Amino acid sequence: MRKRDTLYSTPISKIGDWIFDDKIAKVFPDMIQRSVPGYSNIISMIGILARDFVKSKSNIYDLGCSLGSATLSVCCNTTITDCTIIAVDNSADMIKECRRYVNNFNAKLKIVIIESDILDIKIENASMVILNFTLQFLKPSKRLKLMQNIWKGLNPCGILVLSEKINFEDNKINKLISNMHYNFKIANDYSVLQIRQKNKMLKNVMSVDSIKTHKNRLIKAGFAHVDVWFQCFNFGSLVALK
Ligand code: GEK
Repeated sequence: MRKRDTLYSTPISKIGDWIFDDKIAKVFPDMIQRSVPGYSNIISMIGILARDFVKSKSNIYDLGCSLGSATLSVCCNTTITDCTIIAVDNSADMIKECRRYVNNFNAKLKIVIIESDILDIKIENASMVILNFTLQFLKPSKRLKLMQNIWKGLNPCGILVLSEKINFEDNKINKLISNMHYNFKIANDYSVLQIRQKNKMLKNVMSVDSIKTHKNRLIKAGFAHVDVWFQCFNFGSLVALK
C-alpha cells in the first residue's frame, strides 16, 4: 500500500528549501498523485506513446525519473526488448527507492539507473526522451542547453515528452487556474498549512514557464513539430518531434 503523505502538516518554525530526500522519496507516489492533476493519465500515455516510438537497439531516457513510474510505463507497454531505458535522477534517496521499485518489477528489457545531474548525461541514439515534471527544477539559464542536447541525441523519428507545471501570461487567468489547483489539493485531503508550507519550500527551487516559453525554447533547440497534448489546470504535457 502507498505510504500516506502527511509531511509538513504541523507548523515548521524555520522553513528551508525543498529537497528530494528520504522523507519525500518514501511518500512520493502518494504525494505526486494527490498534488499533480492528470499525473496518472500522463504516465499511462507515456506508455502508449512508447508503443509507437520505441525502436529496436535504441535508448529511452527518463530524465528526473524519481521512482521510475515513466520508466515502468514504457517497460509495460513496448514490445521491443532489445532497447535500453536510462533512468536518471540526482537525488540519492530517489535513486535508492527507484532501484527498489525497478528490481521488484520483472523487466523484460534493460534498465540502467543512474544517480546524476541530467545536465551531465550524454543523450545518444534516443527513440524517446521523457522529462516528466523535471525541467521546472532546473535553473532557467540551463534549460535551452538541455533541450539542445536532447534534440542532438534524439533519432530522426524519436519523440520528446515534456510535462510541466505551467503559468499563464494573463494574471487573472493565472490566479483563477492556480486556485483550481489549490482546490484540487484541498479535495485530495491536503491541509491549508501543508499547502502553504510546501509552496514556501518550493519557491526558490521550482520555476515555472508558460506554454509559449516552452514552445519557443523547443523550437529554438531545433524541434520542428511541437504542441501540447494534455492539460489539466496549470499542469500540461507537450510532445516535440524533429
Ligand atoms: C515521475 N519524472 O514520477 N538532475 C537530475 N534529476 C533532477 C534534477 C537534475 N538537475 N533536478 C531535479 N531532479 C517523475 C517525477 S519529480 C517532480 C519527477 C515533482 C529530480 C528530482 O530529484 C525529482 O526526483 C524529480 O527530478 C522531479 O514521472 O516532484 O514535482
